[in-house]
Amino acid sequence: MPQHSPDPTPPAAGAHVPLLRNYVGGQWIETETRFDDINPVDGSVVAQVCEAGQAVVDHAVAAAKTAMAGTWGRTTAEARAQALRRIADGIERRFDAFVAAEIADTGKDATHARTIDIPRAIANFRAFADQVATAHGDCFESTTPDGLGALNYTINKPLGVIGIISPWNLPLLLLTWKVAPALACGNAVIAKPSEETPYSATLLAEVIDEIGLPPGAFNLVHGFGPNSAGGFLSTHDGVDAITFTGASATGTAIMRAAAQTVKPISFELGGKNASLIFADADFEEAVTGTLRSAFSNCGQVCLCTERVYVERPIFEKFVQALRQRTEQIRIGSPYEQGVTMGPLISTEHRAKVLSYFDLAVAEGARVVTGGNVPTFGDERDRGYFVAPTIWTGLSDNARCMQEEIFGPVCHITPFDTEEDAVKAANGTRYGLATALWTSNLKRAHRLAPRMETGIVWVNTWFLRDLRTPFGGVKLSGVGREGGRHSLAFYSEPTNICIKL
Ligand code: NAD
Ligand code: 6OD
Repeated sequence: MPQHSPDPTPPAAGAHVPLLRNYVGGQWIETETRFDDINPVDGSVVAQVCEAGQAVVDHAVAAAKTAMAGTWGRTTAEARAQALRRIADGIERRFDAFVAAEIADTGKDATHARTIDIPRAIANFRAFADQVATAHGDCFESTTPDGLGALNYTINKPLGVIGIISPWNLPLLLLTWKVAPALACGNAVIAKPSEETPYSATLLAEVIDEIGLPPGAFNLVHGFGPNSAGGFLSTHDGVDAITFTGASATGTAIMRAAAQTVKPISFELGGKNASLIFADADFEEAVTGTLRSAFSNCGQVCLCTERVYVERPIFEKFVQALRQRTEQIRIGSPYEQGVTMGPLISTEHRAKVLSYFDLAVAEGARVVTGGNVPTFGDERDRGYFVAPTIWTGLSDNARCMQEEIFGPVCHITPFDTEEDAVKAANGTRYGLATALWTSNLKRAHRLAPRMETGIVWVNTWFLRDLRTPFGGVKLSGVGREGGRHSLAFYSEPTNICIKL
């Protein structure tokens, strides 16, 4: 049974602050070193979190190995698929509590949490249950000199103990995007959510505890990166693979750490994504789509568009239309009706975004709208809000056009030819996603393969089918997850050759 149940309502001033613990080997583990989980709407404390040090991570690795050597290591794919479906059902039963936890940790607008974050976490478990239930190995009938032949067939075994390190922007969605396939393939998991967003991961551990997954199959450790749970996981020689979502610079550090023990890695990293909007696009759809792609989740989605390129004949009209729609965004607390944009995640992250607001002006940007910190005259002034912002006038080599900002901000540039647009879109060190807006299907087919990104959307954005390969090129990542690509990463094929 769970040993703590969070309050699903907004945290009230002076209310009891829950303690979020580590979950290791089927037990809730308290530690003396604790940190605050902060609500970015007003800076209040949502929970106290028990940080996992080296000893707790060692314990989690030992528990995971015991699970692999025990009943969990012997489960069938069908039994694992059923377990994943029970986890999905368990999240669904506590849907409101998960939404409340996600909102309390991130301040994100309630509609986002209700329609994207938590439903996608549920879908992740169901999708990978389906994947593993229908997965199959290869079989080759081979010829041999004696004419009797041989039969080669592959079986897919689990990799072992998987360390999962995830970010704060879509906390449960991105954690379960990796937990679900890792468990589906029969691995034992040690999950480390972001220190900014430990709450929904703790609820997930409660659900997994309730459904009775064998102890050690899923473990949760809380903490930070270097010299904390994240660092200890990525250097641990008992961890067989690391799958990570987060900033590109962190990816470099984890890659270096994981190299010591030659761990397989899968990385989903940062982006500086472009949208190309052609004059033949459906104008309203392109404006609405760009509003979403630039400002969803307060611009804190790795796939968000920070660079918008618009064909010159519609440039001015597009800038004005996007400005008008942006100025209608209602910023505030997710607990208020009608709010469509919350705060940034932390005071540090806001300082980073505001430093780009200053830099853009210094680099010669024209601020079309935003560029400031809104004031409310109440407790929200202690939160980490910024106004959604649009710039024009920067050159493609400006730092604000090259570096990921990860806030509610985009720059709009006019272009004259397809060639110019392609060159500009590909002109950063990142390569995650591009959105093309055009009614010319031939153009879309012609340009999509030329985009140096792992994902190209045409006349849409963030439309996901969980069977498709997801990931980036260049600084945006290593490898692909999704559907059979996830099954390939989280399992180890063994070829068996039988001489007939
Ligand atoms: P981050 O890299 O700072 O942190 C991510 C996780 O890594 C956290 O759990 C953190 O504790 C841990 N960590 C930090 N340093 C570590 C280290 N040295 N060793 C081990 N673990 C360490 O990222 P963030 O600020 O949480 O998230 C925002 C970033 O994530 C943005 O760059 C965004 O583009 C990227 N992101 C990418 C994707 C994608 O799918 N490509 C998805 C979401 C977010
Ligand atoms: O949709 C997904 O599977 C996924 N990994 C989304 C990533 C969003 C980045 O913030």
